[in-house]
Amino acid sequence: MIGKTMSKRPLSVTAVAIAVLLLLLMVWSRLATTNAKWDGDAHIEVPDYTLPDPLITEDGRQLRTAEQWKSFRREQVLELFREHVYGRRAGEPDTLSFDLLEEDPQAMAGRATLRRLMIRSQVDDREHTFELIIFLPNSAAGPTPLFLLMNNRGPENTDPTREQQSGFWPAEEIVERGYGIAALQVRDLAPDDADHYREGVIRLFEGDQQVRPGDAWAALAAWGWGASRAMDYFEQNEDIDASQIGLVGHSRGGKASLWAGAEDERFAMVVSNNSGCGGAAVSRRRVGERLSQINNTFPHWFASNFHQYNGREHDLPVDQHMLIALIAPRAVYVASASEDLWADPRGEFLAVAHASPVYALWGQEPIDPDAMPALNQPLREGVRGYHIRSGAHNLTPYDWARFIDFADRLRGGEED
Ligand code: GTR
Repeated sequence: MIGKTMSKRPLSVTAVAIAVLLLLLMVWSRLATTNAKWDGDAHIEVPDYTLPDPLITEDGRQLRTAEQWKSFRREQVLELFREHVYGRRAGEPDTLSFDLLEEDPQAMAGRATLRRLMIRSQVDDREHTFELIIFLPNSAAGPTPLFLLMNNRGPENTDPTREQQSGFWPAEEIVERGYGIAALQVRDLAPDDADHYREGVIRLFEGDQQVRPGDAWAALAAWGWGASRAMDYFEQNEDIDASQIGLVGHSRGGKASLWAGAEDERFAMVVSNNSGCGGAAVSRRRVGERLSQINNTFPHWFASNFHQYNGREHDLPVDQHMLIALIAPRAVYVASASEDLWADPRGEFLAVAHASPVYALWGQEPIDPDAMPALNQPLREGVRGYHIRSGAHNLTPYDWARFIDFADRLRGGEED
C-alpha cells in the first residue's frame, strides 16, 4: 500500500471502561424512569381519615360471604349512594322502541357496519329520544363484545361519518381489535347545565314537578339511565354480545359510568377514566377537587342531599371504594393521568385497592394500597385493572388500548 499507514492505536482500556459505564448508566436511568414510582403528589398533605368498611352492615354485623353481599349488603350500599350521593334514578319507561335511522354495512372502508338508532321512550304523554351510534367489525364471526362511551364532549368526537376522527373515541382502532364501539351523547339525556339539566329524561318522568326531594336524581344518574337503555338494545340484538359490554366514561362521564355500572349489573365491565371527585377518587383524602367545589360549580350533577357533605367528607356514610365494590364481581378498570392532580390519581387507585375485601368474597387477590403502579405500567389483578398514564387530563388512544388489552385478557380467561 502506497501512502500513509493508518495508525492502529488500540482503544485504551480506560476509554472502553468509560463507554461501558456510560451505556450502563443510560440503561439504568431508562429503567429507573419506566419503573419509577409515581410521586407527582408527594407535596400534597393528606389529612388522616378512616374509610367506612364495606363489609360491616349498618347494624354492625361483619359480612363473610358473597351470598350475604348479594342478598342484602349490596342493596344497602346502593341505597346509601342513592340517598346521599347520586339520587334515585327512574326505572324503565312505559314504552321503549328503537328506530333504525341508518345502516351502512360498508362503513370504515368496508371494515365495519355502522348503525344509527333513535331510542324512543314514552311515559304518560311525554316522549324522549336520543341517538345511539354503533360500529360493529365486519370480521366478527359471532356476536361482538362492545364498548359504549358516554360521550361528555362534543358530538364531533364520535362522528358517525368518520370525516372527523378523534383520539377520544378511536373507533377504527377499536374495530381493528375486534370490538364493537358505540356512543351516546350525555347532553341528550340531561343537558350539562344547572338551569336546563331537567329538560331531558328527568322531565320525561317528572313532567314539570316543582318540588324535588333531596334524593331526586340529577344529571350523572340521568346519563347512566341512557346507558341502560342502550343496553336494552344490545340485549335484543343478535350481532352484539350483551354479556360482554364495557361501559366507558371520561371525567364527568367516568363518574356517571361508575354509577351506571353500580345501578345496572348487566354491564360486564365498567371503565372510569380520570373520573376524580365523585367518581373513582376517595373523597376523604380531600386531594384535588373537594365536594364543596364540585357541588358549587356543578350543582346539577348529584342529588341535592350530597351538598350537605360540603366540607364534611368524613361524615359521608360511604366513600368511593364502596362504589367500586358495587361493581364486584364484575370487571372494573380505573385510569388516571399523571398531570391530573385535580382528579387525585392516588385517590383513584386507592378506591380500587380498598374495594379488595369485597372482591375477595369471590376469591380475588387483594391489591396492596401501597403498591400504586409506576407510570404507564398497567396493573391487572383478576378482574380489576388500573393504570396511570403520563400526561394531562384526557381520554387517549393509549387509554383505550389498555382497556382493550384488559378486556382481551379477561376474555382469554388468563390468570395472573
Ligand atoms: C372539571 C370538574 C371535574 C371533571 C372535569 C371534566 O371541571 O371539576 O370534576 O369532571 O370537569 O368533566 O372534564
